[in-house]
Amino acid sequence: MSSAISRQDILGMVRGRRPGYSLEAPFYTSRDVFELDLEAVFGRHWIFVGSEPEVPEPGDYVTVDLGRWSVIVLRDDDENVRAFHNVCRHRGSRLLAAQSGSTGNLVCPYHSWTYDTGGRLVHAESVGPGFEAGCFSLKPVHLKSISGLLFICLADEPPEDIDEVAAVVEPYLDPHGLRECKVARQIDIVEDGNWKLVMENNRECYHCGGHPELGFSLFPTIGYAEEDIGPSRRAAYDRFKRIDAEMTAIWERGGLPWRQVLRLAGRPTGFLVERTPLDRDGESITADTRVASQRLLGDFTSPRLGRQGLHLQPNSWHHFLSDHVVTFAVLPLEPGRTLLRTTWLVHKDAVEGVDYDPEKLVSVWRTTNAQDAAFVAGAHKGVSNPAYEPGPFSPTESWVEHFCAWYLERLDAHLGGQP
Ligand code: 3BY
Ligand code: FES
Ligand code: FE
Repeated sequence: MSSAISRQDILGMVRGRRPGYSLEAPFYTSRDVFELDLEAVFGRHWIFVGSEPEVPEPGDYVTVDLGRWSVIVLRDDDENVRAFHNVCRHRGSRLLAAQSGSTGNLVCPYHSWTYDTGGRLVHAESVGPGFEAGCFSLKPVHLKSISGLLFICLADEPPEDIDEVAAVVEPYLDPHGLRECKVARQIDIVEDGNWKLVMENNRECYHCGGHPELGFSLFPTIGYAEEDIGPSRRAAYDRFKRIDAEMTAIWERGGLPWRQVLRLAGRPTGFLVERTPLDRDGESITADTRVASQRLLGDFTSPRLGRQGLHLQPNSWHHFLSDHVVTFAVLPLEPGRTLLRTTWLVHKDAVEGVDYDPEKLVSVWRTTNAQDAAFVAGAHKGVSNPAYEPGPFSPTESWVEHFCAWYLERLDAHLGGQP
């Protein structure tokens, strides 16, 4: 167990970090750093919590726990998605216990204070004269939908750069029509590692040799510059160059934006968006690279459109294909335990067993997630070992460096602004 670390000590570690090297152990293992992450990162930034198809009808909700916070995301009677703190305005009871469900009014289980789906208190019994129900609406939480991806922010004043992120990425995502999708499968796994190890693992393909099933469709050169291609990836890179040129012409003809925009650090809401080809003339990220759903998304008429990728700081990444969307949300539970929620979405008119086979849909990422969970668990064990010292990133791990730089900037901004 690590001993207590003061905020001043953490700020010292932030400012003393050797760039281009993995972080010092306490960033992954210390409970004090973990508490600070919840406050400075998850309490102040735009956090990906799910997508609009998870709450398709009025009254549908999901609850998301972030440290001591719990947030209700629900669709109100006017079909707008809203977010509220999951705390009753009477004596504070948690309102909704389930992870997801459907409700009419929200009735507190304790003394039955009742709120409508807009958060207004509409019924409270025996409250005494002069009681002003209008003063006890549920506390709202900031919510933003980007092409149907839902983000909440717990800060009073959320980072304003989310509007710019939306302006840049929506033209890439909108053609996939996420709002016209439905959830086909959702799988939660708990990884035995710090949330930042889960993110860092996602941000490089240096380890992609450990993903043979994924590598059948997704090129293992993601994040690689040409000069950094080693012998093990040379053949794949040559195929990538050829197919990329061919696909770029297809995207241009179809009016699909594809150019990489990489702004992973230097701002509160870091992001990376790009459209990339798939190997083997592939259509989708599946075991045989063919679509898992015959009902294509949006107005697509061709299944072969590559993969539209989106990576966001602090806690998500997404793959938009011609036939499905897969979203990944990283939610910290403990310093060494992290929830990874993977959600597969298909067109809402696609019929299970007819248009799509859920097993085919989930198999590659279910397998890949398990492989990644083993990498993350091994990494967490390693950084917890007294023999660990930060090691140098490969040039192919530049997105990991961006993540670390972004994270340290955010801690510095938070701590530096505090006495
Ligand atoms: O899912 C992803 O976006 C990343 C890309 C490289 C490794 N991992 C699969
Ligand atoms: Fe909710 Fe009393 S705490 S009604
Ligand atoms: Fe991986």
